[in-house]
Amino acid sequence: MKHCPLILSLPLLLSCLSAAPAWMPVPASVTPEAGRLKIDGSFRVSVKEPDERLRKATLRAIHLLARETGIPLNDELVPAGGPATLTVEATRPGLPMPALEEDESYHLEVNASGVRIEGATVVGAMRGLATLCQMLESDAGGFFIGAVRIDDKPRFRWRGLLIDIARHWMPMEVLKRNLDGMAAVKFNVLHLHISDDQGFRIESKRYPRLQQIGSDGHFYTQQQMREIVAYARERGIRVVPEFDMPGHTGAWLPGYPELAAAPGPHAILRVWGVNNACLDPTKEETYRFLDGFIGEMAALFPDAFFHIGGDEVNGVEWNANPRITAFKKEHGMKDNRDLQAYFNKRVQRIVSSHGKIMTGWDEILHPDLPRSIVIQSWRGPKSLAEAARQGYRSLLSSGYYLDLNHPASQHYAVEPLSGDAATLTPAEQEKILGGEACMWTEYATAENIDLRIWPRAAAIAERFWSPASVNNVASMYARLELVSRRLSLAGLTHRSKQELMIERLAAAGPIEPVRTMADVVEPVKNYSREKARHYTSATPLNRMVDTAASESNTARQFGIEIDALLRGQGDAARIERRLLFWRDYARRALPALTGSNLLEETVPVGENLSRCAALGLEALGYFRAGKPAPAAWYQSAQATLDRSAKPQAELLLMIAAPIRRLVDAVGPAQQ
Ligand code: TNX
Repeated sequence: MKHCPLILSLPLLLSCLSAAPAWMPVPASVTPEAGRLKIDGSFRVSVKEPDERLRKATLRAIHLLARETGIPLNDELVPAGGPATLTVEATRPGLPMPALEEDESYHLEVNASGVRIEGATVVGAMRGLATLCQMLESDAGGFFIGAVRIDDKPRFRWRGLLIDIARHWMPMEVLKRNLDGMAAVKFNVLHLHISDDQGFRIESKRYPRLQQIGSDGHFYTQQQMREIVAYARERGIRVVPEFDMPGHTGAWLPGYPELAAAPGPHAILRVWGVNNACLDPTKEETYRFLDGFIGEMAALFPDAFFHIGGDEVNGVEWNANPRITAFKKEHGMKDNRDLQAYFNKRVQRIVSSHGKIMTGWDEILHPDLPRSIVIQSWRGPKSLAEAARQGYRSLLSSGYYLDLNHPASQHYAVEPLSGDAATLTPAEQEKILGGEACMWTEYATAENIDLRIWPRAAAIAERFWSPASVNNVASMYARLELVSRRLSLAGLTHRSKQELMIERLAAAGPIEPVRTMADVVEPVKNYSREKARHYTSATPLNRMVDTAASESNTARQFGIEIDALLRGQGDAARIERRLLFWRDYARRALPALTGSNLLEETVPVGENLSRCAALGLEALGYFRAGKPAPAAWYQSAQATLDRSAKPQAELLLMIAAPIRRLVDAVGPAQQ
């Protein structure tokens, strides 16, 4: 263990800990100490708390350590008071169900003789166990945990991950393994987007046609959902259900057309985007139905918060319905916003009558609604601060959309208390409860959803948990790579399923060409896929664009190497080896792509890869010779790079940008 002076600023501490645990999130306060705890077969564990959740969480943690070390750790817990290497305790039990008010703080101490975790509550102790699971290190002397004292607590109380189970069906194992991943990086809210135009994904006993006609048979029974809620509870995670209304309700209407604003016929939608399907907010019947339905769901989901969505009501069906326009006039409503506020007010009363706190997307922000509701900002950070200023509690999701395929660094830089929120008073800032990463699933299936969520979500988890001063991007990426491996060990399939998808693309052909390409491309960003081709819910998501990670590690790493080179510190030989490998791609690999139904579309990407790499080699030659490049070469290089930067097959060739930096550095010669 490196020796660190005891009192350090956090950035200094992090650089000092570069050889230290790949924590994510970094704990609030870390004091490294001298020494280490060796991990061997003598490891014994004691849980000083009769709580079943804590006992199970401890067993999970030591099984993880045993699998990682290969050491047969003894999972028979030592009776309280007995000698133990790991002691886990909770000062008080805390709340029976995870809740916003839960105290998640803990103290963790490691010295040469053992580890002690003391949570303020059972959930706090579980957070300490998650930290411990990230602390295993090894060197020639074997496995060990470095001596340290940690005092940790979250910066934000609401640290969520939204999973959309409506667009593409996500079966039980998807949610379970993602809950495991969430617990590992200390997320504490699973927000389930349960219904949308394309599917109604839960069993209603009261209104069974919702799932019978609205789900294609893909829905959670109430029993299954209870199992998910229990699984989450065991990990100190709340489950917040979202039933999007009055828009995004296309899957409700085939079963219950009487709720619709338009005459129909109604069918589950098979396409993505903002659709017209909408509830009729003017009918009493709508509210009677919602009262029954929300009552049923309020009993199924124990969490205090109940999300009603409220986003993207386009008003087309409202405007086309003479009864609705007459209703607006009669009630002096000037526009559909007023009508939606009326609807929200009625729904809020229903939600509240069932003992829940209404939550919704920022569209529901309206002065007529009581200050008890929670606003989730997705269209931009402004509404986050605006809601807080008006006295509402709020959550940030704008900037945390995992489905848009942005790099981890971009999400990492989104600070909930910056911009407008920085100008709030401390009391107003208190209203900002935290945020949620969002995984919408128009372009993700059970097969590749982990690849979209992880490991980038871990960087967001750190933003929500760690002090704001933990913001060093290089440190984040260095740790993220290790965290990603551990997330795989915890059961996430972001790596394993990618491998499978690569093999499937390769079919009977060689795998290397597919893997090499998958490593250097990324899916197009934002909403570009919508425009690229016509997708329906039946379109298989099995192409290169579905297989590539949202962020190419290889390209990012290559970019770092190029930038180091340009600063005069790089490893030119290593860069050359990479470029040679890519330059030869066309000759080596294109025959394998040509003629394959799935891979043919990537041939131009492969050609660009080779061309860019060839340019990179030439630029490297000029760079090494210390000579500027000829102007004509420079111009044609720019043209090639411009062409290669354009999306092809919904893919972006990510090594083009670093090569451009190299090209720009060498040319052109002044004439
Ligand atoms: C907007 S976020 C939506 C969702 C889509 C998402 C895709 C929100 C409240 N509405 O319906 O799935 O964009 O990024």
